[in-house]
Amino acid sequence: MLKDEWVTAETSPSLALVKYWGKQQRAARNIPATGSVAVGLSDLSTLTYLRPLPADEGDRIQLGGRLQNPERFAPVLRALQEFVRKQGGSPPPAVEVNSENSFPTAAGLASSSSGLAALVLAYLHASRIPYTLRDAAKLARIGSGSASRSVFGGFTILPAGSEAAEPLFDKDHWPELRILILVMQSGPKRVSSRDAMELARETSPYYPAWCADSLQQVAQGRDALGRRLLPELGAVMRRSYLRMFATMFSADPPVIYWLPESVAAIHACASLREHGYDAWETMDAGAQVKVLTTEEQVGRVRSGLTEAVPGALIYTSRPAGPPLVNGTPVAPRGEE
Ligand code: 2P0
Repeated sequence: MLKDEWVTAETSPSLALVKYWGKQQRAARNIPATGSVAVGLSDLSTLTYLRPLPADEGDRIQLGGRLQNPERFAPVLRALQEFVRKQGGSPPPAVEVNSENSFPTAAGLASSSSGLAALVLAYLHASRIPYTLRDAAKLARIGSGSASRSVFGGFTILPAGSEAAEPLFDKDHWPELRILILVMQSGPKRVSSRDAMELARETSPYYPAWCADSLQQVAQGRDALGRRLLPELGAVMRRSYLRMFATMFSADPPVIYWLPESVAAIHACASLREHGYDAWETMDAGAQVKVLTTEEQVGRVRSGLTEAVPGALIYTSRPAGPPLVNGTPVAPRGEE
């Protein structure tokens, strides 16, 4: 690759329907202790530009125009260098990366999933070596567990103890699915999800039960997703996110991402369901609430939520396609 040639990668954040929360003891390798089942979110994206730099310049990574601490990216960049060498290529001595999110960063909207996946895909493409999407998913996991899922788009699974996510279905599996994303607070969170999950593992008496129970939620979530049964999937989603938060509320010190508006949205979903609508919420490491519904009902569900939380910014999303590298979709099944 020429020095001044930029590679672009565009990825979507990965919303967990069943949650990854906690790492196996070998934390250095970032292996998830619980499985997750997820969907990529269309209409939200990370766009990353990457180009090689000479060795004496060092890595230069900017997110939203702000220079980032390269330490955060050192493990994944090291793994990428090793991989490129193993494949017979010569890794660039350093890289320049400029990344922009079309949505709030570090606010519980899975920006690390799309961000790290975009970085890995752009780097691999720039290195001009052969790789499969499974390779990319393994490398992305080192950067961020959820990023392993964002490598594929569509619907994915990252099994407990696994090194890489796997594609389950492409976006056309469930075209009428809609995901409303309610942003209550757009600033970065005070406690990172990485720190919060470690704290839960180390201090919550409920953490072992969370891990044990998660196996069943993953199996049930995968099954309901395969059959496109929204009420069944919704029930699993609710068990998963609420049990995940139980490990945070019971950590020492506790981690409480919820705001009054989050609770208002949860109650609004319950009320919509009582009136016969599909409105199945989930939350991540932040105050935001995401609601699964259908194309047919999305208008009514959206107005119910707007009434309950008038200040929230609401995105309407659907299952996302695969990432784009230099404007072209990456192969969906790991077979470039
Ligand atoms: C998920 N989350 O499955 C869960 C649910 C947040 C709540 O994955 O430490 O940024 O980089 O592997 O992937 C957020 O954590 O964590 C996350 P690391 P990540 O989407």
